[in-house]
Amino acid sequence: MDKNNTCKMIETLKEYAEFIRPYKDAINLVRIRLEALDADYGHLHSHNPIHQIIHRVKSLDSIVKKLAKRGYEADLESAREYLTDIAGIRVITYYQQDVYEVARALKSCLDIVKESDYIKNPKPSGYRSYHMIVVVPIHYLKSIEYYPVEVQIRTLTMDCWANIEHQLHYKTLKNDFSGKISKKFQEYSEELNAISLKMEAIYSEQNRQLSEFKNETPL
Ligand code: 0O2
Repeated sequence: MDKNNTCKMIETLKEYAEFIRPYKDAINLVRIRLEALDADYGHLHSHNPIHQIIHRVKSLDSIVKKLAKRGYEADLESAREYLTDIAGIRVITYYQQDVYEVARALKSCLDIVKESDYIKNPKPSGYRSYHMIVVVPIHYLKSIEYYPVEVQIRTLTMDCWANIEHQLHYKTLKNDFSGKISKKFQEYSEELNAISLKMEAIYSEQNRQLSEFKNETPL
């Protein structure tokens, strides 16, 4: 690589690092809220709804690819304007009712600009998850700016399906859900969902018995 190209590359990486900084701050703010809500819920109900929180900022490569796919200029200005998933958090819960508890709790403390319930209405692929775009204020010394964070909330079972399907299928799908493999994934999504709901029924029953014993209203 000649010196000119090396300099350009270093400049691009520096610009990306600077661009991504507030998105990392936004992720940290939402993550801290989620951890506090989980702890509070555990304290009140002897059950922590969150199994795991995963987060990432979108790589420069993915940003460029997504912008190009949508027909926008592949620059950071367009990314700031058009992409809402540069900052992403995935919340993995135990049960479906936990997904809705987490969503409800987040709504009570953050501004939500978009919600998609792919649990009530799974995608044609079989994908199940609850998506929210939250907007977080980042305070600078002289100003406040707002950054979007995509929060995906789903159970362990939904996450298991989504990770495997993402690795084996999602990016090659191109909205054709009629193929043999697509059909298998739709079927497995149904089966996993059924098993997951059976396990959740055990949890609900135990919860009911415990509340009865304590003479409280169940969760
Ligand atoms: P990646 O590689 O995971 O980042 P958006 O494209 O997010 O602006 P939209 O339509 O609101 O627009 O997004 P949607 O449909 O809510 O999906 C957002 C993300 O959900 C996707 O991000 C995937 O991570 C996940 N997702 C959606 N559908 C499927 C699916 O069928 N299978 C799997 N495994 N994941 C899915 P990206 O950017 O498409 O991909």
